[in-house]
Amino acid sequence: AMASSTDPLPQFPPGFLWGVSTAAHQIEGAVQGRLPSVWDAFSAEPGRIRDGATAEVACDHVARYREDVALVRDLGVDAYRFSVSWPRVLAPGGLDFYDRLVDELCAQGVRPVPTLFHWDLPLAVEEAGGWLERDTASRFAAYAATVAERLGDRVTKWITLNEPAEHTLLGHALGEHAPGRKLLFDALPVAHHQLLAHGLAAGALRAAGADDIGIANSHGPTWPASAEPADAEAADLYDIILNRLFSDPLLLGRYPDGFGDLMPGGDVEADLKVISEGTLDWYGINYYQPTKAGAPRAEDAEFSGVTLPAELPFSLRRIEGYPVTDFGWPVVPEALTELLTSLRDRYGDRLPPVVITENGCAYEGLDDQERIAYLDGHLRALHRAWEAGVDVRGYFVWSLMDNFEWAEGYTKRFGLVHVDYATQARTPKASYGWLRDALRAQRA
Ligand code: GBH
Repeated sequence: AMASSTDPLPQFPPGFLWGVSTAAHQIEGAVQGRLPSVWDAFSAEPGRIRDGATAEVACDHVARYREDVALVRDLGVDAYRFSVSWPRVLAPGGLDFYDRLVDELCAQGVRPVPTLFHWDLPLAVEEAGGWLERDTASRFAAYAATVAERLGDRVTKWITLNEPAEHTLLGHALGEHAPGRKLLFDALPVAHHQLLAHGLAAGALRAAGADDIGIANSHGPTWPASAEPADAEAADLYDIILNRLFSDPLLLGRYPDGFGDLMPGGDVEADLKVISEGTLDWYGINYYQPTKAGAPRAEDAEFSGVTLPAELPFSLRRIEGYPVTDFGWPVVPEALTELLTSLRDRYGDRLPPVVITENGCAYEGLDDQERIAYLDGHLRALHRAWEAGVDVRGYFVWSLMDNFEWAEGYTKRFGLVHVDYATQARTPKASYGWLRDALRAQRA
């Protein structure tokens, strides 16, 4: 019989790290306490964000962090993944907020897991060329050192970057996210400079005493639209751009065939050493859904709210036969097992222990049975990957609470906790209670 969400979850290994995730720009508000970021500028451009929304207030988390930490504690997770806003750290006293947040987490028995970059580049760094400039990688490493010097006495687990692939693709190739550049393949330097930033920051973190460093890479299986060679080739190229362009340099120290020559800078081989050697103690994966890709189409196409220009060498197709979330993304838990076993098969001993750093779904409503089914299905799929020998060490839900969902504004709700943006009232959803009970059962 099919497992239903009323059956207890299988037992996860001892020491498994349970957590919830957020990101600075999506929850903090308090714009006056920081410098502007690329997302502030992007949101101010008409037509960029649904309903013209901005993250000026968002979840007002900077003022309400104690209440939010209490929600994390009461959920019973071990860890809270948040991101540090680089433009806040650049403001006078900006690190004080993270100092207080980390103190509060420690006082409540929750392990802090900061991400140093979740897409909110300081606008001044963008104006100096942003991720198209090599120098941004060095600036990032200097910023990482500043944060580690201040928080490193209480923070032991670090994440350098969130989803460099999405930031390259959506932010710099397709222009759907800040900074809104539409460079298509000319966006490749953005990938290289982010990877270099990871490598340099890992060195800076180690110099400050850190020894538990990860990255949060987006990954998803790519399914070819058909067995026709044109579809299979296009799907393979999409898979390279979304997945292997980032994991191969980190885990194998090389770019997929043909891509190294497209990267900027004099000595890509030397950079690949900085990127790959001793920079990862664990590997974070953000997984949402598989993607179906095929041969290019003759015309520009809308896909899941994103415009894909005809000149791209691939097109994306709907995956039929599965339920979809409010975002239209298909719910395919078994693709998480497929993803993890295929990463293990590709990278073997080069793949460090894995943590799922994001997994979740957009649904409306407080009685969010669909979210319970999504999480339940994905946790069972994760457990199957562990049974198949993948060294899985943790799982973080995206997200603790509803928040500013980038180009979708406030119209997509990913939270275990509902946020009423008019009053900032937090209300735990049914999924919050389900996860709390599931975690109690794990520990009983
Ligand atoms: C993550 O990125 C972000 O880290 C987080 O900030 C964000 O809030 C969260 O996800 C939810 O969006 O067009 O059907 O092929 C998003 C990762 C990977 C999700 C690509 C959408 C494409 C869907 N994205 N995926 S589809």
